[in-house]
Amino acid sequence: MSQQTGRIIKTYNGYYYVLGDNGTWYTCKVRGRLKQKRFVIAAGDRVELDAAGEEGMITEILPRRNLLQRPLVANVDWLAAVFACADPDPSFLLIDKLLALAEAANIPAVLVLNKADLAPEGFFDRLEAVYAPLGYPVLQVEAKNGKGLDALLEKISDSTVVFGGPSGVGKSTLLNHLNPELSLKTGQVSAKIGRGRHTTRFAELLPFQGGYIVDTPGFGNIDLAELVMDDAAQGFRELKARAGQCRFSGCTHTHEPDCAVKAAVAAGEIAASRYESYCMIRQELAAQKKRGQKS
Ligand SMILES: Nc1nc2c(ncn2[C@@H]2O[C@H](COP(=O)(O)OP(=O)(O)OP(=O)(O)O)[C@@H](O)[C@H]2O)c(=O)[nH]1
Ligand SMILES: [Mg+2]
Ligand SMILES: [Zn+2]
Repeated sequence: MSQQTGRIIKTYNGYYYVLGDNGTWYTCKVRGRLKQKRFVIAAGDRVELDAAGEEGMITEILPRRNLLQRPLVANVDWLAAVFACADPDPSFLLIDKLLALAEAANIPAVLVLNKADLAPEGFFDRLEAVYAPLGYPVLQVEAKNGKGLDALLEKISDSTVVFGGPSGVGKSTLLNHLNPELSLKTGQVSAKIGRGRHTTRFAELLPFQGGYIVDTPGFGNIDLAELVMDDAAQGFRELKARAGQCRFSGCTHTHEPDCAVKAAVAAGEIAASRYESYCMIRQELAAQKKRGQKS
């Protein structure tokens, strides 16, 4: 038996596949002692393990740089928030939820709008006008035909880039184009439910250009249950930038007078859709907390 360190590349059915820093692959379980503590262990985590041959017992999770909660991946350099221009239609709320999770976890994000071939007139400009001023690069791609991928490729070298987004938007198709050797499974968008069929089942780190690209299962909605975000404003760059500018400290930017945020919305300096998303997320988090207190 030897002590090794490595990174969790994939989790599957209670097993953790770890690439050791020595280049060996280990199939691991988690040591019981670790299980007694409240623990979260995610793809991308760096761990210590007791190894015997190609099997291992994870004994310690090493300190993380960050943790993206949904999709659950640790030590992330970038989130590529992938949405489709249509089929399935994007929702501002879902885009903002995903960006907020990344923001609250201190992970920079790029907004990737796939299925450009299906984009309604003016769609890209509309989204770029909302997100580019906030510092989110907005990229338009057509994964199916490998179009527009260069700008994305530039961001990827030597880093861990998570591709997250709803089911059926084309995350796996995109990754297959970036690296044709992957041949990830892709699925049709169901005509009946108008979204993908959750073709990808598990988050997996895929070696790419000195780093990793991470394919993740799509979601229907992001349920904010159990997510670590005390304050919805932490997820919004334009609200953080105005922290301390309202008359009341602890202003929730909803009903208070002399609110710098509401003033900025009225002046068109904050996009109405972003403010709406903030209010929705705030309500959802509050409802969550209430439910948590009851149980
Ligand atoms: N029209 C069009 N269709 C695309 C494009 N890219 C992907 N698709 C289609 O979208 C469908 C879903 O693609 P997937 O790659 O499986 O989507 P996913 O995001 O990985 O979905 P999950 O694994 O369920 O999360 C497939 O039928 C793809 O062929 C595109 O650029 N244009
Ligand atoms: Mg997929
Ligand atoms: Zn305010």
